Amino acid sequence: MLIRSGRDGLQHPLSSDITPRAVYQGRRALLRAMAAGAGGSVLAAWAERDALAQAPGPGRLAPLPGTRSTVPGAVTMEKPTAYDDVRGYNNFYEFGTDKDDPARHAQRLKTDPWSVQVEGLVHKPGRLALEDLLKLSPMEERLYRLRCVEGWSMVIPWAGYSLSRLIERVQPQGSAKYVEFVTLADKAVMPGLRGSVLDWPYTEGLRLDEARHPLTLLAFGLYGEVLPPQNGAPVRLVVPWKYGFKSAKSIVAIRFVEHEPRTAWNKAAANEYGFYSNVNPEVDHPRWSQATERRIGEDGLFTKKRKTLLFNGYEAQVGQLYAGMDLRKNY
Ligand SMILES: Nc1nc2c(c(=O)[nH]1)N[C@H]1C(S)=C(S)[C@@H](COP(=O)(O)O)O[C@H]1N2
Ligand SMILES: [Mo]
Repeated sequence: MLIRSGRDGLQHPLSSDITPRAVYQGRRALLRAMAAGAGGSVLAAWAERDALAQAPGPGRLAPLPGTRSTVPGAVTMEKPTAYDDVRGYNNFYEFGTDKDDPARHAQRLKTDPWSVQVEGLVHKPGRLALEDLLKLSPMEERLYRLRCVEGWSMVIPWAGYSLSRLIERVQPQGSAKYVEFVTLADKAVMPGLRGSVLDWPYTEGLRLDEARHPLTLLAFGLYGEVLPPQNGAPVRLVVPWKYGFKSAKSIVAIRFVEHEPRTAWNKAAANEYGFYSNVNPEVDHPRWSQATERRIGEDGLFTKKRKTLLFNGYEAQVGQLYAGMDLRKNY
């Protein structure tokens, strides 16, 4: 692993530094294929991932390169969480509620073919095939903190592009004020749907201006490869200043609506999970404090917890979205 500290002063390894040379070269071939309009090769490679699932680290899945994002705040200087933790310690309740359930059960998720239905208050509704989504905008690599409402956090190198690129494409009508995200609910492959922890399908929502914020990421990959199924393949949201549950996995529909949508977690416990769910050390969860967090990988016996930051440390970028709002009321 190479820690880059030269030209641009970055102290953390981005996945291009971590990835073995052979994979990096394969990635460049893939880039050329994609440039030539062969989005299908990504899908074929996705389908191959089961055969590769036993390999130890990056290099298992189809490469999905991105150029380093220039969006302000999109590349934290912190050390990325180990790949095995990123893909082995997950919340994806459709596959079970234990942290290792998604890694065990989500391998059955079928991501080819895949499409996302765009509907509601837009001038250009319709069904977008994954291969078209992949080509909608250049892939960027972003290194985001993600803070789970349960009190742990990770730093993950994602590949994707701002959701705003898709929003521009579908042209919201003036009456659209919120965006609702609907995720896959397939009883045939998701054992968690037999339970009633949540009202399936898992849905989430953002205010339209939050959805348009350049940091709101439509993610297709991590660590330089397509998303592992347990991380929400083939396409998910990552909203780094909000608790992790806002980052909906395996999205099948995006709806533009006039009124604040209900969300799966809000329906399950409205007093615990509000619509906004911005990371905020001063607003406790009714059953626990949110003042500190445990960074996954730093959990030695004597390791100090980290202080949780307002908006997960993205206040400079997103604080303005909430100017004048009472963040205790709008939790
Ligand atoms: N469809 C769906 N999306 C989901 C969840 C889920 O259970 N189902 N869990 C959320 C929660 S609580 C967190 S913390 C993040 C975890 O993402 P990761 O496993 O990729 O780190 O996914 C979020 N997205
Ligand atoms: Mo979470």
